[in-house]
Amino acid sequence: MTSTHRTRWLASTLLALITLGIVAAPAPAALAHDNLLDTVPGADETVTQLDDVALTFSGELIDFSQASFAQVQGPDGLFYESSCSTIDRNILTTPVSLGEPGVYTVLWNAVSSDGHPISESFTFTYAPTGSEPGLGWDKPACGNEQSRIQPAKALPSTAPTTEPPAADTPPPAASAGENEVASIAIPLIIAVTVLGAAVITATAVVRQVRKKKHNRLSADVHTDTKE
Ligand SMILES: [Cu+2]
Repeated sequence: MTSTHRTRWLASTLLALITLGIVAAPAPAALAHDNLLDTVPGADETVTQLDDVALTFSGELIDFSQASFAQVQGPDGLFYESSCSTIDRNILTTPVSLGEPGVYTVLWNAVSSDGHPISESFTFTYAPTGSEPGLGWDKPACGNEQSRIQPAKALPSTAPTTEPPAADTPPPAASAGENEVASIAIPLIIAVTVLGAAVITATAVVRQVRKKKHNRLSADVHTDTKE
């Protein structure tokens, strides 16, 4: 009797728990899992000026080791966050210095109050009215503060190094003509000298051979030379 009672009690309790679980399960998830409520600028919005990208979530974000951040990528593929994002309760703010006009992409990562990381992206159009464009970075701000560079800033430093060789090019071209003359003249002088020496030596040898012949053949030589 007691065992049947217990079984029945267990079964009804289990049934009640399961029913409660089915009904209640979506509720805690919806309460705990934060989502994005509002963005500045709004998705697909066109802005003429922008200092910060602000994302408002339904719950407080976990602010731990830059786990929640936003990246703002320009039409040129570079990143335009001035620094890493800051969190104030449920608002994630990212300071920006946008560059050329065009479509910018905001990619955000946020750790919801229930510990779940969530990530999404949206785009907006930047159409400035005469403000000086900011310089993009090769990497996002968060986590790369020490290593990221601005490629456009690197260009002026390389320009002066390429300019002096360009200015130096004409003088070598002018001296190249002189060098060419010298390169032809020197072998010519050597050739003439060698040829001259050879002629002199040959003449001397021939003369000496004839002299020897003359001495050896005494009288006969006279007739030989006469011939
Ligand atoms: Cu969640």
